[in-house]
Amino acid sequence: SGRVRLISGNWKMNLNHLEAIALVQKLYHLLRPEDFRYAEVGIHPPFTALRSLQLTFEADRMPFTLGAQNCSDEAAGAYTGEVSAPMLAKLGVGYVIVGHSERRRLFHETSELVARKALAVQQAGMHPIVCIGESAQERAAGMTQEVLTAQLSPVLESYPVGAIDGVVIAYEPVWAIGAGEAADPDAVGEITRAIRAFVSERLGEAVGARIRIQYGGSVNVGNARAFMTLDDVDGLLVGGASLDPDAFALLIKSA
Ligand code: G2H
Repeated sequence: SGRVRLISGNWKMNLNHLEAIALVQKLYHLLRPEDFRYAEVGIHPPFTALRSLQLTFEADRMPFTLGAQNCSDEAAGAYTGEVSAPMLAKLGVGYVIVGHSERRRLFHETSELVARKALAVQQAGMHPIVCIGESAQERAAGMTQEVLTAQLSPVLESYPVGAIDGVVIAYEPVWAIGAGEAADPDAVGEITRAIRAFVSERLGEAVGARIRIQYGGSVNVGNARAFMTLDDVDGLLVGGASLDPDAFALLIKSA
């Protein structure tokens, strides 16, 4: 496909900065240079571990890409408790997850806010990983496609057209997240094809062909390859399995 594959570990709210350093050191020693040849590997720790991992990656020349799990849509100002995209860029962050279903659900993030965050990430020189996904009820009601396009549209409408290739879309069916049971690869193949078709329809075939799509939701060593071999899946967004260095190293190798 010509699209660079991207396997991202989303640690969520786990590991302090010392535990984070220990995990990446272990992970790195389990991997060989060739394991990084087939896919870029992103590590998304909590904010508090970003600086430590930046220094660790630099010191030991680890070819991981640093990632964040969220950011403010504002660049600076009186927003107590928030962290801005320029601050993350300064730490060497390459990718920022925006609109994860946990943030949409637990922190009431709307698709409009998520689009503003994606834009803030782009303006700071990084790439957003925009998460979209339907809930169990929406799926049961046959609304998957409408939900996904409604979540994606504000991003496609507001993002600078010339930079849109830099967006990574993560398809994460909400019902498969942390559930231990991933979605069926055939169904994911169909849905990711529809997502790419939607991007092509809105922004042209060339953009549709270049934009990267990840699958996320209970990805593990056993199922990673089945998702990675789908035509329209260019990577994985891995939660639980990325917290176990042995499992994550095997997953990277198997994918
Ligand atoms: C989905 C995923 C990572 P898990 O949230 O974003 O987590 O792999 O634990 O389902």
